[in-house]
Amino acid sequence: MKSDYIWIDGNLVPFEEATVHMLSPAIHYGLAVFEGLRCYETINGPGVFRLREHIERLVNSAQIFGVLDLPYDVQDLFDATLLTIRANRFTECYIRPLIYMADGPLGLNLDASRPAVSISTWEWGKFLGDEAFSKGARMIVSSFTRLHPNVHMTKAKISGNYVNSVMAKTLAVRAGFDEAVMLDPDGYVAECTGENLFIVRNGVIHTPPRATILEGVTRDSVITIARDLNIPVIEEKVTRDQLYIADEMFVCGTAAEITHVAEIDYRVIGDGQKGPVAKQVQETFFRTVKGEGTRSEEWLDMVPVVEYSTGI
Ligand code: PPE
Repeated sequence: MKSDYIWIDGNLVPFEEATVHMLSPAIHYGLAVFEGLRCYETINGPGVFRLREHIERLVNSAQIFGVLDLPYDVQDLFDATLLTIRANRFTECYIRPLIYMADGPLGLNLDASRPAVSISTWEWGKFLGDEAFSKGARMIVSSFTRLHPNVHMTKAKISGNYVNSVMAKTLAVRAGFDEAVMLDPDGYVAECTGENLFIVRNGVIHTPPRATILEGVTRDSVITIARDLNIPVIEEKVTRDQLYIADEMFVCGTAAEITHVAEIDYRVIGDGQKGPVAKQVQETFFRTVKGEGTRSEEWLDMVPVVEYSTGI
């Protein structure tokens, strides 16, 4: 997860010096919001996939969390993201902006601490592992319930929310699976610990509605790509047993990209191979992020080829 610089509050700080104090409220209570983006090597140079949508969601996460005095707007963070990638000379990388309550006295009042912003970048391969990506992921329905929308805010990537994901993912991996599917407080399928989820039945894609899930940028891209390909998409409640009888199942997220699922709760999905719908959507997605799709221009923000002074 190494890079030369991490952007912190307007400065490109050498990697080793990018640290926080032990009394930072962010560490004690998970008081931070974050984003995850990918920069791809496209036919026109490095480009960030749907940069503005991700930065807007970051600012929205801060708004939902209740941060009142964020010293940056969407354009500032958009520019800072491109600058950080360029300064690190990455052609492909994962990007992790973080708004964190940096200092102030410990305590549970958000207004007592000061928000700071960092942007980190690193090279990140296949998030669910190379084998799960090529052969299909093996998943299990978690015994942990996904976030109740009035306990944790499901539309915000609040760091503390991810304790729920970490517990479910760790249990699944320790039991030998690649990922866990999480049910919402009413028992309907919500999402995975870090991905949104789709099933295909009789040529129609079904995906859980937005009520109790993170509104994934990749989810929106999958729905748009599918409709471009004339594949019908229905957003409706999905039940656990519908997973078992799906013809295909796949998950998506910035880190996981699009990965098909071979098995859920020891039931093989379809013939256990990547199905025709997942294949078509996945191929179009990868063409798009490489700059060769019909939506590439709309969805890619190119990293400018200018020399930045790091001031160091
Ligand atoms: N649901 C959850 C809970 C989630 O964390 C993510 C992103 C998604 C859905 C997909 O959203 P999007 O990336 O906008 O398509 N999960 C991030 C990984 C979190 C981690 O550090 O692990 C990601 O994919 O970047």
